[in-house]
Amino acid sequence: MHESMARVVMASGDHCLVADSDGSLNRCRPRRRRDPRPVCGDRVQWSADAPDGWIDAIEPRRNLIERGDFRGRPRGLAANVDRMVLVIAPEPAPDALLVDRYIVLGKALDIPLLLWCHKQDLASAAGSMPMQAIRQRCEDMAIPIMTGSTHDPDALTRLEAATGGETLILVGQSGVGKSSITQALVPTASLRIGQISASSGQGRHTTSETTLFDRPDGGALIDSPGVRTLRLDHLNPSAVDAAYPVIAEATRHCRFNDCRHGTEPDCGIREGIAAGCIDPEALKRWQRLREETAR
Ligand SMILES: Nc1nc2c(ncn2[C@@H]2O[C@H](COP(=O)(O)OP(=O)(O)OP(=O)(O)O)[C@@H](O)[C@H]2O)c(=O)[nH]1
Ligand SMILES: [Mg+2]
Ligand SMILES: [Zn+2]
Repeated sequence: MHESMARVVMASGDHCLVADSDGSLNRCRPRRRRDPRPVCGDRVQWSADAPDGWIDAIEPRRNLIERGDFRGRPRGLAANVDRMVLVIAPEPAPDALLVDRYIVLGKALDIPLLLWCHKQDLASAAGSMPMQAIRQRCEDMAIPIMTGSTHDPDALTRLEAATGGETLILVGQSGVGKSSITQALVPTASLRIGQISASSGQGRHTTSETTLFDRPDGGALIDSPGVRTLRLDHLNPSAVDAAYPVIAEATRHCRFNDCRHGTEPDCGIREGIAAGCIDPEALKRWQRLREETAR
């Protein structure tokens, strides 16, 4: 039987679509029920068959991005990603906690982040308070920040140049413009979506499946469905600390190991707030994510 290498461009339920070296799409499923499920971005060995081909093996993953499902169990989103591009926009208003969740995830997996501030053409783009706070937060974490819009080819060219040859995943809230950016960077994307809809038998308007597209100049772009939240139950509290270095350092100055940073004497966190180096809003987000990951 003929076996060949391919990249998973979409995975859904028990089947996935793989793109051959010539770009043709093939519907496949794992050979055995217990085999690991492929995720978008996987490199796989597969065999053609009818009606569906078979996934024979998944190549070792460089990384695997997972998020918690409604019960907090980890679910694979994408593999072999070089960079997460976190897209925010003035509309819909950005969510600081969601941004922090992606910072935690990026740190935990050692995947670099890039903050892309989209819809720059909207009047409120530059000045809006949540945008400013998030930009500052990313600056503090040494996360590169870029600004642009779908109608600004120069900005998109800068994004291309900054990430050339990489496999990017676009993440963020629904409606921020991830698919519009995808269409702008990969002109054949809409054609591809048509092919995918045909082979999976479902049409779509807003993005419903995480989908990989080859970039014209090398590398790939993964467009993902918008999210309201990103559960991180499967990570450790230490992963949360890595995204809040100032807060984590302050807790080392608490007298008690189990300090709750309330009324205890000699609390590093309360001292940090009094000294103005800890933002009480950031502290709330840190506490919330610590609780989520400690369960
Ligand atoms: N003002 C403005 N609107 C934009 C821009 N880019 C996209 N939009 C609009 O924003 C809306 C959402 O765009 P999408 O690209 O579908 O957003 P998305 O992030 O893929 O959304 P989901 O697939 O639901 O996650 C559409 O109505 C776009 O026309 C932009 O640069 N400026
Ligand atoms: Mg979309
Ligand atoms: Zn304390």
